[in-house]
Amino acid sequence: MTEPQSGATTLDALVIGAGISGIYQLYALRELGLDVQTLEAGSGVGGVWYWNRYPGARFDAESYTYGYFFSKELIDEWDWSEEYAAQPEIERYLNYAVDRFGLRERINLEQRVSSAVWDASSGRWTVTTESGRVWRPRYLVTALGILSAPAFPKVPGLEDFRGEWAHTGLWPADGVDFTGKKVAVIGTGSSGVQIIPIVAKDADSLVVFQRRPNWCTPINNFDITPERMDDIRDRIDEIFEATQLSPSGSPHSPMTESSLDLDPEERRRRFEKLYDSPGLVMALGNFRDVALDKRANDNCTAYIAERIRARVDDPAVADRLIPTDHGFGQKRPPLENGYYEVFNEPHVTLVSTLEESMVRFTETGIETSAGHYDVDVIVFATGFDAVVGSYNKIDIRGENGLSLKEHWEAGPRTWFGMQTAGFPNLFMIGGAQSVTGTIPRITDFQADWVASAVEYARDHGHTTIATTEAAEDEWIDHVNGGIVGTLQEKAESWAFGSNVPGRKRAYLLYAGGLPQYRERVRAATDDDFRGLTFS
Ligand code: N01
Repeated sequence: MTEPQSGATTLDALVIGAGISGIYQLYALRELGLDVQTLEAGSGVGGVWYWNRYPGARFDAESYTYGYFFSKELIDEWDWSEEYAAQPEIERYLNYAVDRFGLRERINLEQRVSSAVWDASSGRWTVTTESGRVWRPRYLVTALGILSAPAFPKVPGLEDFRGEWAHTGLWPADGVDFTGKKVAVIGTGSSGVQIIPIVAKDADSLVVFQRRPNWCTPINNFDITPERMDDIRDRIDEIFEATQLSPSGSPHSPMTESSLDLDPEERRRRFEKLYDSPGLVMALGNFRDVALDKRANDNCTAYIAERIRARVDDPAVADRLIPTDHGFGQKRPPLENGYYEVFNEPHVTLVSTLEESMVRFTETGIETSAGHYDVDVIVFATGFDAVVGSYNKIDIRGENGLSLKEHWEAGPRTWFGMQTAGFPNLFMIGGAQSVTGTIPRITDFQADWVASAVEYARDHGHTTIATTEAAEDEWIDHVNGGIVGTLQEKAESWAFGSNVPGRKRAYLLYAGGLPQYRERVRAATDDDFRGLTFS
């Protein structure tokens, strides 16, 4: 590493983000022998698992399928305590990995990147952080996370509120004490559904502001005994293989059987078994036709509605909690632990903002079109400006000053989600148009691909890797072709940017599944890196 007089650090590669994906990217590029460092905005590593430290935050994927697979030593050394581990354990795991592989000295904490500008004359990026430090890498890899730019409701007056407030995605390190307080939670996505039962336990009163309800299913979590951990280790290759064959990077794949071929009693029995299974089995290991055929989806959805009704005492409240705008599985369903029973508690109120809109925050609470709710604490579980939001927060400029924000104005444009035209030597992992499902299973593949492309360039005397608009168009056609006309396309969610007022609706992820994604990237790579130019 050289430190020129300007104070800029010149190096081979720079990774932005020390979340689970960025940590592995740093490792992969270091293994290549590159002079590589990481910039991280947080005061610690972990990314999403650093910022989302709200009570109740935990995996919805089996812990050992979300963690790293690249190191047998790490698998042997780390014992997961629960099938779906909670945030503190995940944060400990990621810190352990960083130290285990000697990466800490390469991670610069509290360095939020404000701009990244391509300098064609030197073939390097100039990356500046809010603290004024400058890095000049040849290769820049963004591992920003798709859910890392918190979103707030467009409701005025928060500055007037005299109580305490916090967003689940920016949770204070010292926590929030709900004991004996009047609390409001806004939002009933995965984060809201996880935190609400915990708030309800401690708070004096709780009012939940719900816009569109979700189909939530029980997590059915359990402890991992030493015997089970041994068994997981014995089967780890088999488990990894299952994640590679599944569209979602999880060990679960849809059943090939058709639910419509079963008689109604048998079908019901099978839905019952799925509902009572742990984790996302009901979503990811269901009958294939439930995701594809409206009639099959309607049957499954009706069964889950029945289970919700059985858990909620007041039928009018149950009606409000049951979605009518989409069927089960059209969005990734939140996993819950006693969520529906919370609404049977006398100190808990459910407000539908579709019936009673939020007008403003006041000094003492929240005013709605129907009245006022006095609260001491407001929890924003209102999600994220997903996928593109974290890119928009950085002024990224490519060839001839082209701004990434402008290039992506009508929606993201990428080559397999990993490069974008006009931005040479900029790689994205876990970004737009490439991910759904268990994110590390996609990003470890991408991080390895980035390392191999850089190695190829080095071995062939090239210093620049870029893609073209024609290659982007080809990928966009494929991405859109896989979502248009599906049941998933009909649901409004962050995956289409629907939760951000004014955002043009565009599919931000990739619905083709992990095996197809890998196959296509490999085919293009083997075909002389089709869609890329090396110079
Ligand atoms: O965010 P969300 P999230 N007035 O966008 C509501 C992952 N995750 O943080 O649906 C009233 O899903 C909004 O309503 P609507 C997982 O991939 C995983 O919960 O837009 N309400 C919605 O109910 C997940 O999908 C875990 O109508 C407003 C909620 O806020 C993703 O992160 C845990 C509103 C936001 O839900 C995002 O989840 C947590 C308004 N003005 C998250 N604005 C695991 O289990 C927004 N809302 C691993």
